[in-house]
Amino acid sequence: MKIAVVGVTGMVGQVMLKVLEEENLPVTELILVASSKSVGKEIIFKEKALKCVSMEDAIAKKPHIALFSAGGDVSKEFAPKFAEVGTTVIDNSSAFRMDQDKPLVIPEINADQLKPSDKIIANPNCSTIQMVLALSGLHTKYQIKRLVISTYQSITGTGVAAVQQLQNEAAGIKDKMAYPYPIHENALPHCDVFEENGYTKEEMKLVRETQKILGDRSIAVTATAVRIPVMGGHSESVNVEFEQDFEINEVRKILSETAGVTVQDNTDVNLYPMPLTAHGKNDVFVGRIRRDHSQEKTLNMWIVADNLRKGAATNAVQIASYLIANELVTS
Ligand code: 11C
Repeated sequence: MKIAVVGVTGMVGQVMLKVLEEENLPVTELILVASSKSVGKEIIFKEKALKCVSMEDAIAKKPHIALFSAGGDVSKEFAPKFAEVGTTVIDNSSAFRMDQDKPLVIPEINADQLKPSDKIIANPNCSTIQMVLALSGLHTKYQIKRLVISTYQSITGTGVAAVQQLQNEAAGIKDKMAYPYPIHENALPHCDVFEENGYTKEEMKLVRETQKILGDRSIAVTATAVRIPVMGGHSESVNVEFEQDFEINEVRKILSETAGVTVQDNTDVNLYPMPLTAHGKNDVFVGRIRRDHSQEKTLNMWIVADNLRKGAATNAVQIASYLIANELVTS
C-alpha cells in the first residue's frame, strides 16, 4: 500500500506516523506531504529518513490512501484532487464531516457502512470520537434521549502555537498568543470560533456529529467546551438521559465490553481517568460512572482520551486499516 500523510509536520501528522509504525500497516511506500516551506525536510519513519514532498508530487504518485491533517482549507482544495486519481482520503478536518454523501466514521461503530466508492471519508472531531465511542454500546441497549456535556480540552487540540503559548507563559515569557487570553493557570470557555447561535463551533460539532454517527437526529445534545492548560488529552463530563432505565452494573459491563474503551472506576482507590494517564494511549477511558439521582433513567460519567490519538491519528489509521483489511481501496 502506498500511503500519503498530508500535513506530516503538524502535531496530528507526527502522531499519525507514530501510530502507522506501531500498527504496522502494510506500507510499501510512505509519502510525506508538507507545505512548501517544509518540502525537502527529512523525517524518520521506521529508522529511515524520508524527504517531504509537495502536494502535486504526492498526487502524481497516486497513493492508495491519503491521511489528511493540514486544516480544512487544504482538505477542501486537495482532497478532491487525490480522490480524482483514485486515492481514498481519510480527512481529519471538519471540511466534509457534515456532507450527506461523506461517511463520518468511528471504526468500532460504523466502518461497516464504508464502500469502495467512498473516496473521501471524514474523521470526526476529537471530543466527539471519545464520547460517542464510550456511549455507543449504551445507546444500543438503552437509547439515548439527551446529552449534557462539559469538556475540558487540551491545548494540543489547538496545535503547536498553543503549546508554545503555555510554555512561554509558564516561563514568564511574553510572545505571540494563540488564544485571546492567557492559558497558563486559566480556563477559557471558548474552543474554536463562536457561531451565530452563541455556541462555539466545537460545541456544535458535538451536537451535529453525534447525531450523524449514531444515525439519530432526535437525540438532544447540549455542550459547553472549555480549554484548559493540560497537554495529555481531553476530558468530558457527560450526563446521559436514556429512554429505558438501566442497572449500573450492566452499564459497567457494557462499557467494559466496548472495543476501544477501558473502564477506570474505583473510587475506593481513587481510580478514575485523567489526561496524564490517558496520554500516549489509543483507548478511551471511562470512570465516575454513577446514577444521576436528580432525574430518572439518567447517568453521569467522565470520559478521557488522548485527543491526538483516538481523537485524531489513531482513529484515522484504524479507518485505513479497516479499508485495507476489507479490500475497499483501489488505485
Ligand atoms: C480542539 N477539537 O481541541 C479541536 C481540535 O475540528 O478537527 C480539532 C478541530 C477539528 O480544539
